[in-house]
Amino acid sequence: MFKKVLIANRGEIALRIIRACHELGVKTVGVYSDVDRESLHVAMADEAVCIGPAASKDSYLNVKAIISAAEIADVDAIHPGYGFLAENAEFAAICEDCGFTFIGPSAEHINMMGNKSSAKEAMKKFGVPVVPGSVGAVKDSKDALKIAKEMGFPVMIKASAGGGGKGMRVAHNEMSFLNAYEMAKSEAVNAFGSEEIYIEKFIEDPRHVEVQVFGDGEGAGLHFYERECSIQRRHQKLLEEAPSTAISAKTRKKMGEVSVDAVKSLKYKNAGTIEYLVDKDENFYFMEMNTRIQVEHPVTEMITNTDLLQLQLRVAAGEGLGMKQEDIKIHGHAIECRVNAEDANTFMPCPGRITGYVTPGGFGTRVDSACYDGYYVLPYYDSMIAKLIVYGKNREMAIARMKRALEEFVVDGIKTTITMHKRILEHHAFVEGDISTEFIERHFG
Ligand code: MV4
Repeated sequence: MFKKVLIANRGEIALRIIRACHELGVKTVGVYSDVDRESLHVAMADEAVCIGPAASKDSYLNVKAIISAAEIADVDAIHPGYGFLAENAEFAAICEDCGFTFIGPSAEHINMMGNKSSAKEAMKKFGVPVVPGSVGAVKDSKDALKIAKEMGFPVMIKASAGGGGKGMRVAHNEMSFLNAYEMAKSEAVNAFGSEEIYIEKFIEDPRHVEVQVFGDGEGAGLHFYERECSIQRRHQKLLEEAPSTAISAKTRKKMGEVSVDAVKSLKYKNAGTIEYLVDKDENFYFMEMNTRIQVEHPVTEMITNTDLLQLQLRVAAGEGLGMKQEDIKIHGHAIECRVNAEDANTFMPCPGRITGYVTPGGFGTRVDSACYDGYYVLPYYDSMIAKLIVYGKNREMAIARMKRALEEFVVDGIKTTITMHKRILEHHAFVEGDISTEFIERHFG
């Protein structure tokens, strides 16, 4: 196992990584920006190094400063968390070149999955179902229209460099196609500096279901079943649960199997998430693969009774996966509510001083947060201030427990999305499991 790990992140995920390290007897080095001196990850790490000014590009995205900190502190490995440099292939390569283990997949796999059309081609090759459409990128708008007409409308026009909903357009007919194509292309050029486009059949009112996977980098792999992530707004997830209410045991088995087969074929290393669109008939189609530990990993930890951060460290240290697929079973149900420092109606960020903070507790209740009474929520970074995770014997119990926990949660001084979560949990459609990616717009729009 590593002796010392640098955590290239802040907030709750930095604490989550520090905790996993300490449980494994690993020393930790935190990094922080000028305005994060008072942050909990600095206090909780064994050492901490300042890496620059408040702006992310000057600190948490400052590769030179982070590598220097790793050298000064003499660490064995670097954990990137999520966001910031987590899916930056160049950073992963630099870590390895400088002699630090990057706790995550290889730079090659990060790169492959970063290009959405190459990710799709790879997955298709390994037997994962993909949305019908162009094989790889299209040549030009004429080529794209030809494919769209063969396939039939409506179609989705996507940027290869996109992801998370950026550089995406729907075309419902031939008339609107060229305009939508040009819009997607110019958005892609502006946002990513790439005009590569691919075309897919449009899946109407889908669910977003994702499978947690792990690989040892040598052809062994595991899956930890799925998470249901359809409750989102403008591609920001608000609430996640596991298992999904959308799929039968048969589909679950199939999704897990095809996902883990791909991981094995790729010789993928460390944690990954394979995202699928699921239609009304339970057909599932590969959408994207995320090459990091995700925000919503705790719901999987709760239902499989597995510490996924410890597993990341073990795999990165070369200790292997240490378990068999048959040992991974689903127990009960888990829900996560992302508590953001935002206005619950407009979703506008509301940074500021927390003047009162009481977290819920009790059986089956977990809070992953870096907040404390008197903490100042900074305007420079993500507005998520806490993740409230509950476990229940079944979905009904998990919902009841989440409602109870949300009632207990006190965050004074700033606006939060706690009230929005209470409304979601009261909604009959949510209670019945009748959800899709349209849920928030349809019921809270
Ligand atoms: C789609 C789709 C329908 N059909 N692709 C959105 C994020 C990006 N990863 C892919 N996305 C979608 N791709 C086809 N062929 C609908 C979406 C989509 C979506 C997907 C997951 C979660 C929320 C979403 C909200 C709107 C659209």
